[in-house]
Amino acid sequence: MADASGTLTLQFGTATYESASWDSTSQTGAGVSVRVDRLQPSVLYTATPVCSGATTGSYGLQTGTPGQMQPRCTTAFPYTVRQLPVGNFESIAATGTLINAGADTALNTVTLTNPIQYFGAMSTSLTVSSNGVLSTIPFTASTATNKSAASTSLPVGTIAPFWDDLTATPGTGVGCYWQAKDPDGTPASGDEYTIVSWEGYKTVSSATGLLNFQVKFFANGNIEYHYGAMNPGTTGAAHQGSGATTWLEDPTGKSALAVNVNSLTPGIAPSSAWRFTYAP
Ligand SMILES: [Ca+2]
Ligand SMILES: [Ca+2]
Repeated sequence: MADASGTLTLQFGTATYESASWDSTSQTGAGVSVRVDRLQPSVLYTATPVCSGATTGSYGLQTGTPGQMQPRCTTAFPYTVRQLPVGNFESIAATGTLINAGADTALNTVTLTNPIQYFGAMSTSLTVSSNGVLSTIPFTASTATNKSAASTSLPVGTIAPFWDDLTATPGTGVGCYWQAKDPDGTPASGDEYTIVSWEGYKTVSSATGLLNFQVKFFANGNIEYHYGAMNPGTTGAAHQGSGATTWLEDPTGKSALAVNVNSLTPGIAPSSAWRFTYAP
């Protein structure tokens, strides 16, 4: 339909989410194509999404050529996140393979028996830091300071259940471990998962606390963070995530889906869990 000018408004009830206007100056041809995408809540973008129209609140607007699909303002983040009703921290200190017995600064490369899936790519190699973060992308950079925004600097593509400056003193039940689990005992039946677990760690800033947390990589691509005892130190709220990053970062470092970044809102609670559902 030839249309010299007009306005299209997207509403829910009486609330206006987005509107697009065009006229003979902005659109010299017949009609216009309009696309409105909801920007994904909780995703931290490195820059304001670039839309040809406008970005209003959590919506991005694209206007363009009649009959042609317009591109998204952003790359869709292929995970959603939600808190699980209960945590299921499974200690593997007695059954898993030791990655590191406990240190302030340690990076270890782990070769898994079963590949894990991250952003649709399969990997059997992880670089694991003593500071509560790992990546499928190798890195040797320091991890003492947790990222608060996604970036291309290493480590990138970070999988961070509790990234802060942590340390651990070697002892019984202390250390970083991994283990492949297969509940039904039948290989490749779909219930398999791999755990990477930090047990008996503490923050450098409040070194009497005791932190126990882990990542679970499931065969269907879902990723879960589980927290066991997260005991306070002598001071502060570091054990609750006041100085820690909990998120998934995309492998290009352009965005991250955050649970908590240097905050007590929502913070990290003992015996809790968060699920990142893979939904490409
Ligand atoms: Ca450290
Ligand atoms: Ca199985």
